[in-house]
Amino acid sequence: METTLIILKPDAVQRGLMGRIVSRFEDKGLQIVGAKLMVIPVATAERHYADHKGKPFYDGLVKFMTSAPVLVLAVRGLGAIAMCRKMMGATFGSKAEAGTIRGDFGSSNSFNLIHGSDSPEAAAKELEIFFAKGEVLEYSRAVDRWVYDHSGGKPE
Ligand code: IDP
Ligand code: MG
Repeated sequence: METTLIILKPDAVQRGLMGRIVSRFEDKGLQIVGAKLMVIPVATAERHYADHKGKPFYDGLVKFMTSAPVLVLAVRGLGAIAMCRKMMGATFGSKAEAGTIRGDFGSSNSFNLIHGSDSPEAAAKELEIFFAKGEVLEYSRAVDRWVYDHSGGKPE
């Protein structure tokens, strides 16, 4: 099982899209194991986006991400990291495929609704930035036996 860090960005919260976006992950069978509504402190946004420091969009990105509340999620499932990236769609709302979150809900390139970790290394690093020990939960769901095929002894 993988856990990935998802952020519903300020535009998603302001536009009232939290429920619909979270539903997409739940509908897919993914499990929400952490959730936090917060205004991201500037230093935290800078840490989270450190790899983009120096790029032309960096200052605007930090300003946007800290401008209003976001919903930070820890999302778990088999292959959750790549699966969530695929469900998010390409970075720019204008280019993202229909059927993806950015493709269906966004038209802007910078206000693109959602962040998702792009690798296991990024997920581990980003989860640690936003969640303290114990805030990412372990719990089973009755439906898990129907989300995954357990006949081989492990979820498939
Ligand atoms: P990702 O969110 O799809 O992983 P990244 O390249 O990691 O895309 O960029 C991080 C965020 O920075 C994007 O989600 C978007 O909000 C913003 N961003 C990236 N490239 C541009 C750009 O060229 N113009 C404006 N904003 C950008
Ligand atoms: Mg990225």
